[in-house]
Amino acid sequence: MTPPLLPSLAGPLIRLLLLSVIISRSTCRHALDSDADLDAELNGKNASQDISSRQCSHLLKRQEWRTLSDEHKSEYIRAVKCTRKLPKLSSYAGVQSRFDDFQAVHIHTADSIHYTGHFLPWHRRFVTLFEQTLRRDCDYRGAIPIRTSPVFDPVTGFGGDGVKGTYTLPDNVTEESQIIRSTFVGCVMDGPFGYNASDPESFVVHGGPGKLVTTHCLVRGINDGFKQFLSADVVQNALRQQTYEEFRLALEGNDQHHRREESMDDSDLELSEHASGHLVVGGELGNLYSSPGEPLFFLHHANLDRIWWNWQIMDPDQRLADMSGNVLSDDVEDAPEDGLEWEDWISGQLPEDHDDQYNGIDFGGLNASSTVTLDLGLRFGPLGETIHIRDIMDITQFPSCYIYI
Ligand SMILES: [Cu+2]
Repeated sequence: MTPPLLPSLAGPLIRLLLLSVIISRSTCRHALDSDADLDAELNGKNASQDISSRQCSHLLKRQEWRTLSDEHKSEYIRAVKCTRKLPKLSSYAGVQSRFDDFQAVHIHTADSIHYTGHFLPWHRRFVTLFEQTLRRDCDYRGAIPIRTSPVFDPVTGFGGDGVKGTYTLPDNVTEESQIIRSTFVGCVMDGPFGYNASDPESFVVHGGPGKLVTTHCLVRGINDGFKQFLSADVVQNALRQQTYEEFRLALEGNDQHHRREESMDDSDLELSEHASGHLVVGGELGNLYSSPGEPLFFLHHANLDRIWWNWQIMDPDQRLADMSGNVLSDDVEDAPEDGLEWEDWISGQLPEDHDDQYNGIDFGGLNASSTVTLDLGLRFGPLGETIHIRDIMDITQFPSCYIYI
């Protein structure tokens, strides 16, 4: 028989237990609270006021995945899955839900938002719009988590690696989809986004791979070889840069490795934080276009946004207004030919059913040699209003209203 606890010990022990329950409850409530700012933004309170004159009532706290309680983690995953039940807002081929809208908008704007000066601001706002969808429409009371740590737990995480032999790329994959074949290993078969052919509710992706429109399982091909480029040194190197352009290039890298299969075997391969964070998971996340079909996309980009913010606040006077870089990526700049204006050229790249309003940026008054400024308008199609870069430079100001802890 187990001896009863000595009465003199039981009292303090029970008090300690109660205290830890109270602390964990209040921490949880803190991380999962309500959002007056979101209400203000979405319901148009103070809508007559300029964005710059509105204020955050409080800041949402974005934190690392591993620091969330199991309850918070499962709440986040529930909310992500809930977006697959929300009505779609766009008319892109294949789109069936709000979750698909986010992937489709990214697929259709990818050529004008990567390897450009506005890469970081565009993705900053894109992540916030997804966070707002979770909070507004899926009753999630937390923030987007950050991924810097293991996330592949099948019970409290995003499921594991793709299983070899469970996925075959379609025959009609063309070069324009920039698919790196070796990274499309197989379907995720476990966890909340695992594929189960006999379950009609099973997680499937309706866009991609690349620019294709197919319904398929979530594909991964985890490759730990890319972890070497996700080191503290790589981040420190970016943080040491003095100008936004240098910083953005250090963090995003150039497009050569992200896009091309043959460069993957290059022994001189050196990848950026951005590219390696995509390629370490591979499959859908490793693709330039269809990556938001992988729920980890938002955690990866929240982390890049955190690094940008950390760089910004090292010299806020200067860096909260520091914006520069190409309006168009190098690939696009080379392209306009024989009597074709560059604006026609870039819209010519987009699919025929493409509505011009879904373009990633507002080109008004710019040309191919323009530099990105704080006045550039970022576009998100049906997901959100066009917003000027100047209005999201400071994440602690309206309409962003969040902080990294
Ligand atoms: Cu992107």
